[in-house]
Amino acid sequence: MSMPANLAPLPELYVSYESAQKLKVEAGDLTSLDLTPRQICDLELLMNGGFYPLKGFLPEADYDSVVEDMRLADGTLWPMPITLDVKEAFAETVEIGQDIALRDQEGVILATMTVTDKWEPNKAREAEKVFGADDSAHPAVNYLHNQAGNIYLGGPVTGIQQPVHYDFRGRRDTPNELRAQFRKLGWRKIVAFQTRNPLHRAHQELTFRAAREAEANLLIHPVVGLTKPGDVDHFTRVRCYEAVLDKYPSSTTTMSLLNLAMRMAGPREAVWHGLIRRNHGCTHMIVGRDHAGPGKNSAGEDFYGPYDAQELFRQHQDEIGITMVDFKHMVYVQERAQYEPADEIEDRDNVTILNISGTELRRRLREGLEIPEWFSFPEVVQELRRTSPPRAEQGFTVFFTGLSGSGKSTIANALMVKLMEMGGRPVTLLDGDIVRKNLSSELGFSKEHRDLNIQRIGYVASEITKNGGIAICAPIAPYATTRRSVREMIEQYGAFVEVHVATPLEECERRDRKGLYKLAREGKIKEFTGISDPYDVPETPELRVDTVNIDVDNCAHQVILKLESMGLIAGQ
Ligand code: PPS
Repeated sequence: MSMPANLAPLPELYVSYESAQKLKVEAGDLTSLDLTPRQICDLELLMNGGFYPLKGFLPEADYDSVVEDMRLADGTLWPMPITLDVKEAFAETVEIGQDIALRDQEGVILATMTVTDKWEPNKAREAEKVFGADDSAHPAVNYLHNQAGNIYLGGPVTGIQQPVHYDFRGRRDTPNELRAQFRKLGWRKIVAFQTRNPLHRAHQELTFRAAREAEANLLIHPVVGLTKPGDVDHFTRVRCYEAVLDKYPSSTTTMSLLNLAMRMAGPREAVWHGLIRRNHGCTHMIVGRDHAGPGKNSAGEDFYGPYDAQELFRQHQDEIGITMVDFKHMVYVQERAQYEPADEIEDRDNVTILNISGTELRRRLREGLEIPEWFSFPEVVQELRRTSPPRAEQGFTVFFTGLSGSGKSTIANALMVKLMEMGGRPVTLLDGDIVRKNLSSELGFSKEHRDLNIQRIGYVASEITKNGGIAICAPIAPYATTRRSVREMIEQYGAFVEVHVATPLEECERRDRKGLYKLAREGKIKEFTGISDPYDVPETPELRVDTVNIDVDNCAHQVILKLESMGLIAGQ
């Protein structure tokens, strides 16, 4: 029997093992670029054929054509600009025609690239055309403007080695490995399911139904490269997928992890996902409502219409070489104790339809509430609970800010003792003076040094929070922007509770417990907060405490009550 086209080997950009060894040594002398995590994902799929027919990072003519028309300059359908963005300073060191080495973040050389093009892209146009709006609420537009370098380099890539992965190695397959696996299993028609979320019963039902209707086998093909900020981390998700895999009839379904860096570009992304799945040997792909949607724009509206992705995919499916399978919205019908497609329920007035939204699921996880068995598999819920324990078991940071001598350290100490008395989570106090002795001993009080000091405190607190502890910080932290950036760093992992110790300057100066105000007034200490240096009063802290009329114990108790009301500590 002849080999179906979708399963024939696909060209890769790697050279042979022997040539790679030689090239790697030679490349050691080349100008080299340390790739960003997103660029490493792109490079992996360029080299292994996942982005076939691309031969490297896009040159300018292809880039222009992809941005404007979703096609390479030769007319081939390709919706996503795969570009190598670099900083101006690096670009200045590179001449057209020069080979450069592309390295991973540890400095391992993965590939070389012959630079054929170097240009300054019109990022606003790219944002409008590719992502639909020049609005930084879109994660890829935000990346484009705030992370990507301003110069693009283009040219063919010569692959030396795959990026190294230490996790789930047995579950990662190149397009050719998947094609070979399908050949071996005798699979001819394969439906791909793209996902960046944990799978629950509804997904299992809909994917299995899709495969049955297409008379095909099923490939669960989750993205483990970069997904939408705030998604469940891929380690947890893969453990969840492994549990769900057991629920499919054996030998109908397989799973492989895709190291793709998603752009959340909705319709264009759906077409791109189709091409990538074709390259991985699939014949069908499930496209859902709001496929690869980025969420709301800065005006609070959706970036794309709910069916834009399906429409664009349908228009191009012949060219993509993949048949689209409609995603059926599955709901649970209580009386029949089964999932059914929402649009096929004729007696909907007489039955009870149950559904739990993503937001509701997150709330239940956060508050430790029941997640019913009809909704998800116990093994999946258990995994999710392990990574998202209820708030009362998660780490958090209490960040006191206020003038020197306002009473931050005293209240912070009292709070620490109260939390230790309660027990449960480890508590660490990062008091201003302690930090300046241990972490920031070389720093002074210029704006730059204060910012650095607060960033360090924020970093340590974020690590403590990530690992389930309680961090109590008590620096002056006079600048609102720096406090905001610390908040953002910590909120990735847990709650950030800002407490403004609002003792007025006159009172701090009257107390002058360290005698510093006197010296500051005499000009003997320069840049003294409140006297000769600014303090931005927090506008909306989680809590503001007044220390003039209230004693320390009571102030600390107010913080405890706040933590309780936020669900961070269990009620007493
Ligand atoms: S900052 O701005 O957040 O980096 O400051 P912080 O690390 O909290 O350090 C404040 C303590 O340093 C002493 N000190 C000064 N404070 C403010 N301005 C100047 N110029 C200054 N020089 C020394 C002072 O004791 C502060 O401690 P607290 O506990 O706040 O009184």
